[in-house]
Amino acid sequence: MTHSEINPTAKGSGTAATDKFKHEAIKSDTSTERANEIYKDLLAAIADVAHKHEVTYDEYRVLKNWMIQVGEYGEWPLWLDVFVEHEIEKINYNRHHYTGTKGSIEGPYYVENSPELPWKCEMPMREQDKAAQPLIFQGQVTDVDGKGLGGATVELWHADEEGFYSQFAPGIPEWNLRGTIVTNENGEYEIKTLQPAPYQIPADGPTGWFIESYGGHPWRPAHLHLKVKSPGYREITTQLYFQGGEWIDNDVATAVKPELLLDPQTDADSNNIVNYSFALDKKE
Ligand code: MBD
Ligand code: FE
Repeated sequence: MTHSEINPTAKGSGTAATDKFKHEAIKSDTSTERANEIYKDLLAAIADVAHKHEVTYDEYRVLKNWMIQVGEYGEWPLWLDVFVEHEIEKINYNRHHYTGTKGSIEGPYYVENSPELPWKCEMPMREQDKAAQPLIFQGQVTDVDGKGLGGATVELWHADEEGFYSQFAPGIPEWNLRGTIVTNENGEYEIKTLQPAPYQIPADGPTGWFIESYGGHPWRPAHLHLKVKSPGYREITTQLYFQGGEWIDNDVATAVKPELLLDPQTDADSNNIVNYSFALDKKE
């Protein structure tokens, strides 16, 4: 995938995220019946809020202008994934009786088909990324009874030390800090990457104005994004965070869960090293 105009501004990353989303196959399972059930409640919820707060015409115009801007900046993927996706994730998790590893939101910066890497590997990174604190992330993909799943895939993607994701900021190699790790016959992986930093969502566009308007902050705690897949098992989309890290308790995207905290130790070579395993539920 190539994006013609990517720059490290809200408009640049927003445009790239919108462009990517539009090119994904959207397999939507919707119907007139569902729409008919939902739209009335949606409009009623909007009416409730408007009446409760006696919304003025000025406020209505501010909203209308803001929504136009979100579209023009390509920031609907960003705004929706930050403020709404965590609820959708929760609803769809609670619909089943899962006992495997908890999921979390995907966010706007996943890209399919990252290059395959062997079970023991180093993430693709630039020389400048090697100045960051190394992180060795190891563990095993298993079923819920602890049986190792060989040939499972662990897709990992995360931001660099400056908080930029490849393909959504300029000048970064296409697959930097993105890879699809294939587990060994025991389901194990051992991945060398770098310790991500806390992440500030683009603040110079309409999502940033939205946050400023209520006096909030645009920060997410440092995180790794993962998708774990094995044939016959439920795919997990999740994120991992770092215990005691900044913004853990007030993630702007409300996507931290206590089960998803890592506590890396420093080894003799000054690498941060951490073990975290994934248990996959059987597909229903
Ligand atoms: C991110 O990196 C992210 O993970 C989310 C959920 C939203 C914006 C940027
Ligand atoms: Fe992220």
